Amino acid sequence: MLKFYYAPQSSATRVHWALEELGVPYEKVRVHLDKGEQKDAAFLAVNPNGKVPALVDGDAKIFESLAMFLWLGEKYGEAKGMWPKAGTPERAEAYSWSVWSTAEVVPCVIDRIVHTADVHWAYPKDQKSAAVAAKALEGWTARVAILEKHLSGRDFMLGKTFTLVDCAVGMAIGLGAMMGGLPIGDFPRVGAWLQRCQTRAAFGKVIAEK
Ligand SMILES: N[C@@H](CCC(=O)N[C@@H](CS)C(=O)NCC(=O)O)C(=O)O
Repeated sequence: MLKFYYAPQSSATRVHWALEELGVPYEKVRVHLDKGEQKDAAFLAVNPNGKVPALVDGDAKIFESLAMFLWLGEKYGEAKGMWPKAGTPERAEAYSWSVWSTAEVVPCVIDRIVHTADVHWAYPKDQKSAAVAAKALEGWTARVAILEKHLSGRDFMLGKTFTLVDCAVGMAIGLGAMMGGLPIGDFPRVGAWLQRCQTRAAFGKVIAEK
């Protein structure tokens, strides 16, 4: 059975959401970050970076949430209609947007949070930079505009049906809008799509976990 190492309200949540959407059996192992369990030798043997999430599937050990999407999509998602078939233009789209969420959106969101928000992992007040926060907002706005255009004529990232790509992109955009206070008001298609994603039972279940 899949073994999923996670902490609630963390980078693991997007993978947690994907696992719930897939409906595959998995064992959850909570890693208490406040107690430093992510640096225990047993956990480092799974993820040498000492961070959640981590996933074990038989002999395979996977770290980096995006790598988990690619693994889960290919191995379990295809049969469940949650990931496009290998070698198709739709698979290329799935790779592109999933990587885009991590490489293009998440950095803006994290920059915005650490330079504006009052969370324990943000910079203290005297080290926050208004210039970095402004640049993050600018970057966010440009990217969300691209997403708005992409969603024209589509209910979900790849078209008519929900896929794991919606978990990957939806979590990045949701985090920006929620924790980063980044605006989506000027982007009605993004707002409607995000609501379609966030009203799913699987999302509600994982986000409620404390
Ligand atoms: N790029 C990684 C980020 C993982 C990450 O930063 N995890 C944080 C929680 S959100 C963590 O485990 N931090 C613990 C630490 O750094 O000690 C991924 O997407 O999997």
